[in-house]
Amino acid sequence: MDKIAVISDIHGNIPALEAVLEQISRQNISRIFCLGDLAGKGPESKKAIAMIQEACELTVKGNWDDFIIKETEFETLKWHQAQLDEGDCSYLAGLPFSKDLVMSGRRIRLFHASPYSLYTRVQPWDSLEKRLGMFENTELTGMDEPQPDVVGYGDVHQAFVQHFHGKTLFNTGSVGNPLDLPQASYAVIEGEIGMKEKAPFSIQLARVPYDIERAINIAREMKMPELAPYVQEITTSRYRGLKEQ
Ligand SMILES: [Mn+2]
Repeated sequence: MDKIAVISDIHGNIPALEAVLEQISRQNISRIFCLGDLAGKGPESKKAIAMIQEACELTVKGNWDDFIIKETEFETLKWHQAQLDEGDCSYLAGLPFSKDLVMSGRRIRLFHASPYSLYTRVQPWDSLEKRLGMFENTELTGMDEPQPDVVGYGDVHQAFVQHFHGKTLFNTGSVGNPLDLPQASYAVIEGEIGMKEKAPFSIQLARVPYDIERAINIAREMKMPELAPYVQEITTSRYRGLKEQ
């Protein structure tokens, strides 16, 4: 059986990324795909890009990877931009939108957020119609291939696996900024790569505790703006945009 680790949403959090890569190597998994959002939110975007380039055989583009290289008026975004050099920006600009592969008789599609755009957000609790839309072919995914049986994505920082209408939707969760529980998250897919006949296939969701204090100290020492909401997110996994309930 072949195994691929699928990681996403690193967001410049190096202690979390190190912990995840260590655990993947302990599992003797050598193939790693990344579903985007390497940069921004956390302090070390540049290092995250370098480590992902080194560790991952395939990386698709996230929404942060897209807008962090564009001109902005926002001071916080300018700070994150300033961490990157030209090489980092052209690497992010060149990332592909999605990746299809066949595994154990299933067509698997991986992208950051949705087949419609990097910015269309689909939560695990959204309507069935919206979740079924994740399996559509679009100009961005390519129209020629059959629709996928399995879709894996990142973006919402919520790890889950759901089966419905004979299809499987999963989210890897986030390495560096999880919003479900405060441990780094990733997925492992296991099956026979390239096999067209149905065969056993599994999706495993893994959580890895990491040194959150170290992550906070790095951000503080680098004088990252909006430190308080960042600290709240990585220590409690509560999204900064949530209204009080
Ligand atoms: Mn993200």
